[in-house]
Amino acid sequence: MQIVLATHNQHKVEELRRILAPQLPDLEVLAYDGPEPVEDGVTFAENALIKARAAAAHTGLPAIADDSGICVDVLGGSPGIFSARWAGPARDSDQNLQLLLWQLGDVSAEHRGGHFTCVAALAMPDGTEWHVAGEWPGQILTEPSGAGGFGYDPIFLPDGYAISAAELTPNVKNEHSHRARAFAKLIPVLQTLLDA
Ligand code: ITT
Repeated sequence: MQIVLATHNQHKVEELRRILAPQLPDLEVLAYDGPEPVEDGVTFAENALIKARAAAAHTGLPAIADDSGICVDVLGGSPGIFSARWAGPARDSDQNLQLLLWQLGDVSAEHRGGHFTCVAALAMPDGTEWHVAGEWPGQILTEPSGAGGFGYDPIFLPDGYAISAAELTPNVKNEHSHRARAFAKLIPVLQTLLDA
């Protein structure tokens, strides 16, 4: 079965291929290069479904999308759905994380808790759809550390680790991340479609 990955973020493409391939070797994952819909939902789920529906409608194939971001407790859950453009429309990851660090200032470690969220959505050309969520709890560091991953990984200390998400190997990140946790719930649905 062919499925379209409805994202223009190459880091997500790479992580999702690594998460899906071992469990669903018969799934042919295609990149999506069609138009990007306006993400005007007010939740991760709404935005994930907007992206999956648009790709399914454009390609006539089942489509999966990922809407994700970092939610900081002391900021009331921000940046949340605005994570990609937190410092402006340029979507500059370094500026985004520097702004977040500046906003947290010298807030103490015990009050720097938060989590990454990922909502994985699957839309079929006939209008059937699913969405599931995964969270990865941790703490916001006071300065960036590590060169792996993407986005806010250099300033995210996952619970249970003494190193940032950007210092984890891709295999460890893809075993434990919000993306891994969300897609672990979607894989049985995809398996059922493959078996049908
Ligand atoms: P698409 O909409 O094309 O999928 P995007 O990057 O704009 O790409 P989102 O709107 O879902 O996607 O924004 C997600 C942002 O959240 C992303 O750009 C990062 O800043 C952050 N983010 C999500 N997952 C992350 C991860 O695993 N590690 C670090 N930052 C992450």
